[in-house]
Amino acid sequence: MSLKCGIVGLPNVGKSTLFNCLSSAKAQAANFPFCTIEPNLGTITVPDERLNKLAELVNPGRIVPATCEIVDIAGLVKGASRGEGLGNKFLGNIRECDAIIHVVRCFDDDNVVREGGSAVNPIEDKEIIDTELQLKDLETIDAQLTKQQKAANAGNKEAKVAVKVLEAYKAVLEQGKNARSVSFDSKEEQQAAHNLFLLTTKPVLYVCNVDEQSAVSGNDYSRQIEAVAANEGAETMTIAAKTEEEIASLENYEDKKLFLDELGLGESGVNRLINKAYHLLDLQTFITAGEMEVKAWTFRKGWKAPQCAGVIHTDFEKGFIRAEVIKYSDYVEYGSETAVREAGKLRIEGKEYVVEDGDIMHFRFNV
Ligand SMILES: Nc1nc2c(ncn2[C@@H]2O[C@H](COP(=O)(O)OP(=O)(O)O)[C@@H](O)[C@H]2O)c(=O)[nH]1
Ligand SMILES: [Mg+2]
Repeated sequence: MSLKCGIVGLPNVGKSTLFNCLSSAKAQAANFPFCTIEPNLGTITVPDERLNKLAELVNPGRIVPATCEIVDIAGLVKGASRGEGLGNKFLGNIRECDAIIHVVRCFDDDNVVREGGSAVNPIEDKEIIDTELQLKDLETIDAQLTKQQKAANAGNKEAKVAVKVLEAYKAVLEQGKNARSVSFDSKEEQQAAHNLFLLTTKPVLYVCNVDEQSAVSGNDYSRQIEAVAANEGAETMTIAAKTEEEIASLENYEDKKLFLDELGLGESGVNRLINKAYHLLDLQTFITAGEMEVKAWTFRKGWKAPQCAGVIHTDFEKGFIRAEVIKYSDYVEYGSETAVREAGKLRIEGKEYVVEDGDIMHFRFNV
């Protein structure tokens, strides 16, 4: 399960700068360097200190962190939903993403022009992008409504559910709200909603791009965005993308740390952003630790042991017998799997076990 995040925003807000600082963040393990597949597509590793700690104990051949794909989606301007700019191409790119990283300009700089040449206005920027995505969703919905209404009139049960969902979405979108502001109670409605692949139902993280002085506590612009995002129940974060780009370009870990400390930032923006994205999508990590490799695997919060086994291989899920689980803290405390076993801390869990973040898993299965 690989996570894919799309970076959107108006021109000149700092999308490519953010992309560059993500992409030049040297990967945690040498065998998984950042690789650019296309100029605007990169794979980055998910930072996880636990892997390094475990590797010190296990001495594996390699460390394999989880990965996340990042796409820099350029060309989104006013009128994009009608095909302006790169129009539909970029909307297709967004559709393929699991989450949207919406960058908003929260810095003053006379050398960087805002679209149309007017003063910096993060709220308006956000609205322009939101509106384009909403218009595209309305188009999707109208096309579906005609189709589903016909089927519903002919007595099709599923189509009736779909019509209800479509109408609920249409109502909020027409008020200028995002489709994610609606939620559905029944499984059938949730499924119908999912099948639409709307743009504004995707989880969003608003990233306020501030200047260096505001890196730690934000500024008036970023506070405006935080206030409207809070109203929508959306998450935000503040990042000084240009500064972080400089940090990311430093070769050496100590230099990076020094720079971050000087700014008063404990953790790099890249780390914060990836962790936020994980949180946004309810993603967690379990770990397998052996001589060959210490490896992170991504799963969705609430998944049970067999489902998690299936992340490694479908046979593991089909033939699942039981899982041997070591809590991360126990592994670190006792120092080895053998010591954990001897201390009676290795847990045997069945198919109802809900895997927790950081669990070190060993699956027993039958093929
Ligand atoms: N002063 C300042 N300039 C920035 C900041 N972030 C980006 N820029 C500059 O703004 C310009 C546009 O940035 P870019 O990342 O290309 O924007 P994009 O069009 O959204 O991809 C570039 O010249 C960047 O160096 C920032 O936080 N402060
Ligand atoms: Mg760009």
